[in-house]
Amino acid sequence: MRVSATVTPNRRIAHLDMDAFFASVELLRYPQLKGLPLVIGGGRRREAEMFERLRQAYPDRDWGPDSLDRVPVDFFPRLKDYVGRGVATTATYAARQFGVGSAMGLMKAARLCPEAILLPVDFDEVKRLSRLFKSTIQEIAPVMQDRGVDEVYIDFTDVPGGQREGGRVLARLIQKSIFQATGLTCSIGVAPNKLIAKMASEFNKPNGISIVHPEDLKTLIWPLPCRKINGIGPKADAKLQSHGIHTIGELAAREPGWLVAHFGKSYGAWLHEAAWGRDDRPVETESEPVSMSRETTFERDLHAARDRAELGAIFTRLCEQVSADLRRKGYAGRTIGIKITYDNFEKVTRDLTIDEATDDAVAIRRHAGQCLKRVDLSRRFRLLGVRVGKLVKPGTEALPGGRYSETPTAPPRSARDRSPDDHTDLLFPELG
Ligand code: TTP
Ligand code: MG
Ligand code: MG
Repeated sequence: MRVSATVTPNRRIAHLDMDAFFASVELLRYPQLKGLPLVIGGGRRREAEMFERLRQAYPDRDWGPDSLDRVPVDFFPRLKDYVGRGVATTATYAARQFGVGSAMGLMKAARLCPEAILLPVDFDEVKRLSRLFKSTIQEIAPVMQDRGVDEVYIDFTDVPGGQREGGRVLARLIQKSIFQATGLTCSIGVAPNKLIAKMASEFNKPNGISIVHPEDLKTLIWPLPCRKINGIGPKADAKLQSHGIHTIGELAAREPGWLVAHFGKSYGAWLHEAAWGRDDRPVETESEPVSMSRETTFERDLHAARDRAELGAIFTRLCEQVSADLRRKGYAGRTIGIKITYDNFEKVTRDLTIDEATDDAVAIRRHAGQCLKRVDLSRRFRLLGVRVGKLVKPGTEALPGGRYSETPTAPPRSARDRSPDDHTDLLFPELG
């Protein structure tokens, strides 16, 4: 008798994450930089300027978008020449060997790897390739959930090949197809659920596949630090550490009651489930944004009164950008908010909710301006952000945000630290 035909297939969930994404996108354009330390960050793209300099240095050659792969390596800006407050958004694996990584100040990165090449991000190209790799996946495995610019969850359970070798066969096919379509590499973790898959995709980076089965929990997951669990951020981790809990295994060993007593009913219970590798959140195919925001870190700290004109212009521009983002995606929102980071890195947010959803820059600025009046403006600040939430798609009555209400296995929002996908701060560092 064939038993396999009647057995429910094991749940196999993949998490796929592109390798050194923004940097790899630049390497497509400049293949001569492959293997060299390359850091992404700093100012805006100035391709025209580069062509001008190239024409001066090599007047006998034709310089244009088609000859980028012939730009001499010596011609690229080096980290050691960088001056400013920018941060690295990412770095190639060659640069990571020197200790350079995401969110590091570029001046600090320059001390670690002065010869690294520094290039700005090309958002248009990043977005194009992001769409391209995702559509490539969907042609093979249609149940895919967007999880940010360079990562997705994929439900392998019912896809042909999705169960073979624990998912490795399908993962290999997807890697190969993405490489053919884009020239980019990615890493994939396949596991019984999203929580473990997310951790597993990091095990064999870059260009790796890792397969985790339920019985691997103790050997592969429990030795990891608690921070590796998506949903345990720096604050929760610090608190766990203060109780002597450093690894996921140590977390799993605590009584659920103890966790609830110290971390609250919902988060405490979730911590226990997460440490035991339990997570039944589905892979959700259409993801709708909860909010849209833009923010900018200034070149120097600004003061509301003394830098009024400059700040006003930045503020207006942020509102216009959020409005344009909303319109492009067809949303309007009812909650308007602001965010400020003071010169000592203390953060405050304020928001207000209006009756009718708006996507209008002037209205957003008016309401955001009211929020701004509710914060201490006597102190200098380094970052300003504008956010529109409670989104609706005009013409439909659904509140897309509602879809995001917490599932029982997700950590409560209040207890969550900043989402790991929330890269807006670094994505838009120089917009001011
Ligand atoms: P990640 O997937 O976190 O990083 P990565 O793809 O560069 O490298 P890895 O191989 O380790 O996955 O982020 C994807 C892109 O998002 C990254 O290329 C740049 C951007 N990003 C930021 O802008 N700010 C950040 O703090 C991080 C972590 C990423
Ligand atoms: Mg990545
Ligand atoms: Mg990522």
